[in-house]
Amino acid sequence: MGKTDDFRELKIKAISLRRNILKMLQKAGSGHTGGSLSIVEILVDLYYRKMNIGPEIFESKKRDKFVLSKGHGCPALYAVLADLGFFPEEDLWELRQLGSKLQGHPQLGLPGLEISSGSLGQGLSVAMGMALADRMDGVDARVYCLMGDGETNEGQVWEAAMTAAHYNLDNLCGIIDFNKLQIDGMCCEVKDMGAYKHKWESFGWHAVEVDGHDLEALDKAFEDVEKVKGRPQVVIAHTVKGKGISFIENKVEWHGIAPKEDELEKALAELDEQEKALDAERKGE
Ligand SMILES: Cc1ncc(C[n+]2csc(CCOP(=O)(O)OP(=O)(O)O)c2C)c(N)n1
Repeated sequence: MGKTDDFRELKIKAISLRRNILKMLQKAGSGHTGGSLSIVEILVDLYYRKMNIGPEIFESKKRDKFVLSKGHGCPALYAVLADLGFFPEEDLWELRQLGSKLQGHPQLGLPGLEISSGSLGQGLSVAMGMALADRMDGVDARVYCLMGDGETNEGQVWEAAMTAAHYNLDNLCGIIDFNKLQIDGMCCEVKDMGAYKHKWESFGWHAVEVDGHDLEALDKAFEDVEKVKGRPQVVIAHTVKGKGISFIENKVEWHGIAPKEDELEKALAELDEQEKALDAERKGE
């Protein structure tokens, strides 16, 4: 599937990516289910519409760059990269195995990957450096950096935020997977970030809030922020941890566990139902 304007096709893509995420996690027997499922639509809009990216352009400086700062959500990124042809889909079933290119946190060496990540709080600094380098090289490309909301408790995020604003990096776009949960509870209980959008604005960023599962709204948000001049931008995407699977959604215990075989079956049945509903909607038009 190339770049498309058909949002229904993108919704079906999101369902099929969720299938692979769950299958690879079940096969691995461990991993981060909730925070992988919450970022699917964000990745779909970036990789299948917004970004100038793909195996054919990956060696070019002109490619748009994506940094998965919340590295533990990598099953979602792996599913996308395999689907785009960066590596064979069979590799997905080797997630977290010794010697596999697909580690539990992204490791350089995997085709399509910009940075190793997983130690939270560092990605925005790297993305900021990439954006600065692109500007110094006169490269017309954008750098996107996806962070978790819990992740932004890390002080380094705010050092990078200040630096990006200082250099007026309008080719840099942060995205927050604002699912309100983190490893051991609700973000607001672990460390309340207060007026979150205002925080980013006060650090000199252009900030917008959007439903992070509404592909059309996400697409418009990314389109709009791209027009902002002289300031980095952040898209605060309101999401649901575990999105798409009823018994995983909003359950903190699903942060770092994988589905068992029977749970996978139930989850896949729910995804089949979602696809049928989309089909029925189309036929009813
Ligand atoms: C520097 C660092 N400290 C702690 C961890 C352990 N850890 C892994 S995921 C996580 C919670 C992150 O929460 P959030 O960013 O909201 O991710 P999400 O809920 O979307 O999975 C933590 C603390 C880590 N990976 N890196």
